[in-house]
Amino acid sequence: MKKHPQAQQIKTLLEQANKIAIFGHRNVDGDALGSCLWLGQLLENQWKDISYYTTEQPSSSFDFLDGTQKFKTKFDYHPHYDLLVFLDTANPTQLLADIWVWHERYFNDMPTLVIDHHISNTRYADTNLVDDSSIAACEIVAELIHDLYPEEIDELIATYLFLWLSTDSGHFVYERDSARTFGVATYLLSHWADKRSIVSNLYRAASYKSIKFIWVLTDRITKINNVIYTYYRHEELEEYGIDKEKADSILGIMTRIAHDGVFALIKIHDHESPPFLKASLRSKSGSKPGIDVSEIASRFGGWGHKAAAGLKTEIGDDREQSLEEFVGKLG
Ligand SMILES: [Mn+2]
Repeated sequence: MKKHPQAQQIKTLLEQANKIAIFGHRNVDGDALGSCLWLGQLLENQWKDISYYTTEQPSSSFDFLDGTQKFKTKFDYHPHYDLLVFLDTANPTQLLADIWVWHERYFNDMPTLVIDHHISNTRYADTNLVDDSSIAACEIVAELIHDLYPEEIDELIATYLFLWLSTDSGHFVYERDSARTFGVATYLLSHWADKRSIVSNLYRAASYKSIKFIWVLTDRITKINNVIYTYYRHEELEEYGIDKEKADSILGIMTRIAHDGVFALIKIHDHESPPFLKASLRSKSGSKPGIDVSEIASRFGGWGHKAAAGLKTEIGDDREQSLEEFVGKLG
């Protein structure tokens, strides 16, 4: 398994710290959740004082995992921390929102560590382990545990780390370096990662209404030039009783289409002032024109990596026209 040059330095930092805060990016996904909970659990097992932060409570899709309730959304700046650790978080200004913004000085003065895999990472910590050849923060974290703490991996930690396989790799479809990813998977499974529970809770427990919603989104799929997209209005999530994380599964269905261009899931927030839309973009890593959706997203101030990125932009009063204009800019 891959060894990282900063590994020993990271081990020393973790060993010297006792009170540690761990941060995962907003809209925590399986990767952010898994990497935060792994590190926390490992350090809690060493009797360290660990707290977990993100900007809103994790999706109920992850309720089956012990530990998601540990996340708090209000950071307490007053107690002394020995170390602040940021996982899977490329840019804290965008991804930690109110926790970070207006508090830059606080974070600059504190000892900080970043472990991430996004090409857009701004290397904002004192120690930065950023490996953009990896598909997931959990992949890097699993390699670190294998290298630094070989005796300390247990079933719970292996399960947390395996979670990213089900999310960031689209169940072993999107990995960049298969030998690397499958090597990490084998390591985790041989340490009792509970794949069965992840598969049954994440992929075989959809509600009747959420499948109906996916049907609506499938019906709206449209192709304009090299962009295939669908959309929903934010209010529809409540109508169908599902959350954003579950709605995102339409991307997995859209990307089954043989198509070398851009895939977009557009979420319209038209009851906000000003109204805006958010879009999740995908491309296939083997796509012929070599489309980099993070480049497209960055034109709108968004972020991500070559095959997956997100953005937010304001829209005009005529929703239909705005949607078409927006899709035109993605091509
Ligand atoms: Mn990630």
